[in-house]
Amino acid sequence: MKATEKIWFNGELVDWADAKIHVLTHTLHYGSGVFEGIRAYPTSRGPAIFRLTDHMRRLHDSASLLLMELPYSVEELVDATKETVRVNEVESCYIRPIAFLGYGEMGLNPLPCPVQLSIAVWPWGTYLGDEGIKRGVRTKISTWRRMDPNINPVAAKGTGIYINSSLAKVEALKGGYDEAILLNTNGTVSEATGENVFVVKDGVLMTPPLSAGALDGITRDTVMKIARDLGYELREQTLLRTDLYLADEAFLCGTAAEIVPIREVDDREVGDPGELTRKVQETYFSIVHGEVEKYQDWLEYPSDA
Ligand code: PY5
Repeated sequence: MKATEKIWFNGELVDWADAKIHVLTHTLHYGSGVFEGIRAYPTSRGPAIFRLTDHMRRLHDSASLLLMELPYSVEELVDATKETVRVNEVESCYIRPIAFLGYGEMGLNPLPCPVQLSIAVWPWGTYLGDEGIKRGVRTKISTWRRMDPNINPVAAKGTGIYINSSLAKVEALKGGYDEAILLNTNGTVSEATGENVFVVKDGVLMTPPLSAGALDGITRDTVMKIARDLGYELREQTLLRTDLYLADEAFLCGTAAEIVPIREVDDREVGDPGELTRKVQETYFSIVHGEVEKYQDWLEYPSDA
């Protein structure tokens, strides 16, 4: 990680090296935190944070699913993020807000523990690599199932829930693949470890519905709007693993990963990135760099404070 100068921590900007926690932090023991992943991109008006308010709303939603009361409003978190990007003087960065339960009581009841919140920003290249963005990644259907929503609230971006993603990710990497795709307990496609999944068949763009256990991805929502505006037919539809094998095109999307073509699923060739994938990818990158007037509302400028 490339360290920056300051991290916003419980309302104050502290030096990167001083943003520390106690070993008895409740969330360290039980995974009771919620977080976000956001990106800022360079534009002609300076850095712009993509859909910042939507991300902070989701942070609040995640917290409410865990009955965690955040001590800062969406607006306060938006302002804090802009301030953190400004003081660190970064042109582009990844932004990681996390709310967690601090040191207090060690029992499983999280309610008495103090809620703490930090926002770190640092330059971070595309998550699955430049080659992945260009040529596509090799994926594997994981032996790990995406958790049932009655086992863990998968709609929450909760820290503990990511054990599931990490197990699947490591399994895929050790098998020589770039990324894992998880089925849910019903056996239909849910999502990847940190990305939502789309397939194209006969010109129709499809993605599993949220009821398949996927996170309500902000990039997923962005892709759906872009695709509709480009005139493509879009369906939220239950997908089988074989729909991935037989896809004409497929891609992953998420804030860290951005839009990444899938070139292989379980050693079945999907092939080079297709036309629809390329078009959506190009449009996405133009939008986040502030080059498309129509989607300017999605950009929030730290310089506007
Ligand atoms: N599904 C999961 C399980 C995710 O973790 C993410 C984001 C997504 C989907 C896509 O959501 P969005 O489009 O709102 O980003 N993952 C984080 C990210 O910042 C962490 C990845 C390391 O992209």
